[in-house]
Parts: sequence; structure tokens; C-alpha cells
Amino acid sequence: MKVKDYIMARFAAKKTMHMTLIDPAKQQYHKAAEIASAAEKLGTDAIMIGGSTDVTQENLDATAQAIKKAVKIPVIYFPSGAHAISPFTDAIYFMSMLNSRNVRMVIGEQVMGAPIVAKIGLEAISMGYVIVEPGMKVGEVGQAELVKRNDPKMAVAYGLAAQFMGMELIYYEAGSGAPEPVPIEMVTAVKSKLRIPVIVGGGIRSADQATALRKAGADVIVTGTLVEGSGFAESLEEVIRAVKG
Ligand code: 1GP
Repeated sequence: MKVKDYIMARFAAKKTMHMTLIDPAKQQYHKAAEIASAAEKLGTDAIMIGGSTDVTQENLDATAQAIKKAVKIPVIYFPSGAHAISPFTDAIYFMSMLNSRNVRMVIGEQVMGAPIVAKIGLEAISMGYVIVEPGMKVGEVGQAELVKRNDPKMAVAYGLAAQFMGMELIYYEAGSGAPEPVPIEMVTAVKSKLRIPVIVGGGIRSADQATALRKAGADVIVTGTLVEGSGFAESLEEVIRAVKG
């Protein structure tokens, strides 16, 4: 089954998904595989591999291969550019940072990466990527014109633009390690206007936050920082339970 169909089947069934983001630069590949396996056992629906700054072809390939051996759920690459693309993941989010001031992030990296994706036959899932305040590292390196937290209309406008351009998914990102997730009112607003799945990530650490985002209609809830460091099992389990309702 294609990864896109896997996501769309859950979306059609109105089942909120949880995805676990692992940065290949933050630990050795065998540790990444252990984290992925633990997350799978706790019910996460897919593993995303990605990071804003230090992803290399080497750490990406090693991490993707190790994770693929350790789990049955889809492994999706969440790229920061065309410099590293791996044949060892199941799919790539073929994404555009819609609110970047730098055309390279909007379409330049994609033009460099597309022939590689085609050559290795990787499943490409198109996704609009919108950075919301505070944006953290990804907002900085992506030179994002951040969507203000009190501007849900702007978030809706980006989402509609993505949808009208034929993008299959839209991701609202507060930035990894953000003090607060994307505002609930923003998720409610985009869900009332969009028909494509809405992904939210950045700063989600508690079951209460996950519950509020699920109730607002988020279709996919991503956590990354939560699995960094030891002893994450309990908090991850609580968050995943909250995502599943
Ligand atoms: C980053 O949205 C993800 O792209 C995850 O953020 O690390 O804060 O969970 P956290």
C-alpha cells in the first residue's frame, strides 16, 4: 500500500494520526531504530525522519535503513533540502515552505531534488509547509515570513492556496521545541475551510495539548522533541492515547 493511501484511509475514517519525528543528526542510527520501535509499540502511526540543520546523506541513509528494519509502519522522509535524499525511506514529503521569503525554499530545492526522487522511484507526497510563530530554528533557516499566532485568517489563506494548487497535505509548524503548539483557534479555523488533511507540529509535549488539537480537528499530530533523551515512554504513551481519543 502506498503511504499516501495509508494516510488518506485514516483521514477518511476520521482517525487522528500520530507521527513520531526523529532527527538523524541527534543520535546514532541504532538508537534511532530503538526509539522508532518503542514508538511503534506505543501506537504511533508513522515515523518521520528529518531535521533543520545537520542532516547528511550518511546519517539519513544509516538512520532510514536501521528504522526500516525495526518497524512495519511507514517511514517518511521530512526533508530540509535536496542535499540528502534516501532510497531507504518509504516516501518523501515533497514539500514547499509556502511562507519563505527565499524562493529556494519554495521551489528551488524541489527542482534540484525532483530528478533524484524520480530516479530512485521514491513515493512523493505533496505537502504545503507553513511556519507559524515562533517558528524556532526552521523559521530562521527557512527565512519564513511567520504567520502570526493571532492571525488564523492568514493560516487559512495559505491552506487554501496549497489546496487550490493541488497539494495533498498541509503542515502547520510552530517549530521544533516551540514553547507552545500552533494555536487551537488557528487549527479550528483551517479545519473549517480546508478539505485536505491538516498536520500540526512543534511544541506538543502533553496529553492535554494533544487532546485540544485533536478536538480542534487536527488530522495528524507530530511530536519530535518528546522522544529525545531517555525515559520518554510514559509521556509518549499519554500523548498518543490523547491523539487517538
Ligand atoms: C518539528 O513539528 C515538529 O518539525 C516536531 O516538533 O520537536 O517540538 O515535537 P517538536
